[in-house]
Amino acid sequence: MPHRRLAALMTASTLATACASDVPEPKGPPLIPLPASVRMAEGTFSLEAGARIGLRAAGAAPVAEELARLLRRSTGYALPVVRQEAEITLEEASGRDLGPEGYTLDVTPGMVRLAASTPEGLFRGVQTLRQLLPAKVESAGEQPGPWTIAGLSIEDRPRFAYRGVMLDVARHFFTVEQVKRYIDLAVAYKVNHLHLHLTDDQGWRIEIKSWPRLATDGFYTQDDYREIVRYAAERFVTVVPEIDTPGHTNAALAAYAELNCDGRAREPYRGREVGFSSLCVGKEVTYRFLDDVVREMAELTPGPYLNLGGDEAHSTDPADYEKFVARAQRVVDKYGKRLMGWAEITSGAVAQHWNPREAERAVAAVARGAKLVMSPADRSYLDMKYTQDTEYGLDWAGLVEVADSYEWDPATLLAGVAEKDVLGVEAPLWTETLETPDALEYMAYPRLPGIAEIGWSPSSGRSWEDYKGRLAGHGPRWSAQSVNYYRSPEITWE
Ligand code: NGO
Repeated sequence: MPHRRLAALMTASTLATACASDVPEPKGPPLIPLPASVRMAEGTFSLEAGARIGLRAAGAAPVAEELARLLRRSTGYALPVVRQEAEITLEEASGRDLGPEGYTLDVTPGMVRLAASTPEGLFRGVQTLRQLLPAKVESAGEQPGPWTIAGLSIEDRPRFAYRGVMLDVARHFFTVEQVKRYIDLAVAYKVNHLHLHLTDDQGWRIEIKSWPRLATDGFYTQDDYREIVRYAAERFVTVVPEIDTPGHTNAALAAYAELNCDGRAREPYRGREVGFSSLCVGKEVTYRFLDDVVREMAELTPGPYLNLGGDEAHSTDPADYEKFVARAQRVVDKYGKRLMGWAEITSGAVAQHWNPREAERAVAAVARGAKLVMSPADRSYLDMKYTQDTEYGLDWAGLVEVADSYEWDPATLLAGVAEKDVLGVEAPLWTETLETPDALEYMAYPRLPGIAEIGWSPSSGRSWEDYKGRLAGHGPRWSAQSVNYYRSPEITWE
């Protein structure tokens, strides 16, 4: 307190001079996302064989167990979870509200103290703690120590509430286990939403009980989907299901002839063209279908959002499109969810900016009261090639090297869109060209952590020069987990 009073007495400029004349702070640890505040301190903590994990926060036993599980794998230590203060203590922040995801982390020679207002905040803090330990902590098998952490004090909370990844499981299907690994790798960077693109022209990947012919080949049963939702929730990740409408619907139009205006079923489609399919907006059966699908998805989904796509409806008459979206909005309302969609939808609770050539749609959505999730394709689309020679991916939005994907800010990217209009960021991974987990990882790493940092860290602390140094330290972490990442020449990998 006296300290704060002193600071308050100093003018901004004397304060700046006082700080500048101090010995320069030692360079902080290579954390991603960069925390809101890091202060280095004296001494070093060393995790020893007899250490315990102390749990003093209600509802956080699964978080403590998850930390223990992670550390046991590579250290080989027993690390029992005990209900008292211990060498690593997880506790409720006393006397102040750090927000739903905020935490403080203090490392001293005697102990590591992680505090938060919620179990979720503790979970985010655990991710920071992992990154403070040597990279080999990420190994699946036992490694030799030492397991030391330099003394420091962190206070952290996110800039934006929504930090998402999207996986297109329609163009190519990915199993529940593969999705779980994608979640595991992303939560290390404090990602908190998983948007699943479940349907498209090429396939319908979620069982709908009232329309059983939709999903026939490579799909999640409703139990599979529940398992993804459960696994994600355990890691404080909200699943956002997307049923793309009224375009990108060839799979549905092939399964049910009555959904077509001419009553004739379409042929199944395996190509890469977009914009050729549309639900029949004038037919009532379309809205019975929509109601059934939304009802079943709403029942399966605890999260607040239901995404109905709305992108590239080039085969839907514009007036029909408006009509369709208005009715879709009512159906989503009826089942207690909030409508989310790509920017074309220009209504609903949340619109997603994606096409750099059509920024005006995102601006229009804001004018109509929507919040934006920012996924500019020339920055955050993980399916864009890094260079001309990248083995996978597309290049319609340009080539996106690591620096390109990192050097932008959600609150200054679009004229007419300010910080208050932005709910957060998302890194979509479309899979027209991606068939294996190895290919997914190659496109996502190392770009995904940068998008996660843009969503979490204060913009004032971010710079490419600093970031690329921190990123270099993550290569060994991915190697320890056998992540197939792109060794971008922009980074001097450790
Ligand atoms: C576009 C299109 C998708 C493609 C993707 C490929 C959106 C929102 N619709 O993004 O169907 O898969 O590009 O990059």
